[in-house]
Amino acid sequence: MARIRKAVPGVDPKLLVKDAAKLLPDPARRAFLRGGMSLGALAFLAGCDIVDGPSAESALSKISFFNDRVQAWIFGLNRLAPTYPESAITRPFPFNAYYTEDEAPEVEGDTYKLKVGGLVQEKKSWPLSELYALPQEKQITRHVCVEGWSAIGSWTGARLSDFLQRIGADTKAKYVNFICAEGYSTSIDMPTALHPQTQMTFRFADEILPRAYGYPMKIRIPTKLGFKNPKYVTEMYVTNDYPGGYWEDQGYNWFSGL
Ligand SMILES: Nc1nc2c(c(=O)[nH]1)N[C@H]1C(S)=C(S)[C@@H](COP(=O)(O)O)O[C@H]1N2
Ligand SMILES: [Mo]
Repeated sequence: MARIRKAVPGVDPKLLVKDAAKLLPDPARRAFLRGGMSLGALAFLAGCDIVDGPSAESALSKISFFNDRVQAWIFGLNRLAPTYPESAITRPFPFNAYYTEDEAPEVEGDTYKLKVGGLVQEKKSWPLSELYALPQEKQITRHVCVEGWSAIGSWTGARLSDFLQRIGADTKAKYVNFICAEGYSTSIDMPTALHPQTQMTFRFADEILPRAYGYPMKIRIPTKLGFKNPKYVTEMYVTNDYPGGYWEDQGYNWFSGL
C-alpha cells in the first residue's frame, strides 16, 4: 500500500487514522491499534485504496465526515462540561487568533448590531442593549485549543438555546453558522447550539468582554475545541446547508467535540 505524505493541510493523517479506528467494534479496534496504525491498514479495512494526491484527500475527508456524523450521534444533550471554582481561573487568560492581539478587531459597541437570519421567524438585528437584557448566567469552564494549550475562564451571557427559541429558530435545522467582524467564521450542529452550556457571551471575569476576548459578543462552547468558539460575532444564521468555517475549510475536523 502506498504511504501518505501530506493529504489534507492542517490534519495529521495519524490522528485521523486513530480517530477512525475508534469507530471499529472492540476486538477489531484493539487489534488494529496494537498492530500499529497506518493508512494502509485502514484502507484495507475500509475496502478502498488510499494513495497520495487527490484521492487520498477525498478518502480522508470522507472518513472525517463519517466521524462527524458518528460523533454527533453519540453526543448526548445532557453531557455537561466540567465547571471549576473561581480560584481555578487562569490569569492572565491567553489571547489567540490567526493574527496578533494588536490586530484584533475593534468593534464599536454603540453601533453594533447582531444580524440574525436563515431559518428563523424573526429576522431582525439586535443592538447590544437588547442582547444585554436577555437573562444571563455565568460559567467557569475550560477552553481547549487544538494548538496544545488549555485555560480556565469565567464567561457570562445568555444561553444560545434561549435566544434561538426567542427568535423562532427552526431547531430541526442542521447548523448554526457564525460570522465574525474580521471575517472569521465557524458553524455548529443544532444539538450543540441547544446545549445548556452553549452561551452568547457578553462578559469575561465579570467585566464587559474585553476586545482581546471578542467584544462585544462571542459564542462560548465548552464542549468544543477553542476554534469553534467564535469571537467578535456579528452574524448568526440557521441553515441546512453545510456552512464550514475558517479552519474547517482548511481541513480541521468540523465536529471537534471534547
Ligand atoms: N473571530 C475569531 N474568533 C476566534 C478566533 C479567531 O481568530 N477569530 N480564533 C479561535 C481560536 S483558535 C481560539 S483558541 C480562541 C481563543 O480565544 P481567546 O483569545 O479568548 O483565548 O478563539 C477562537 N475564536
Ligand atoms: Mo485555538
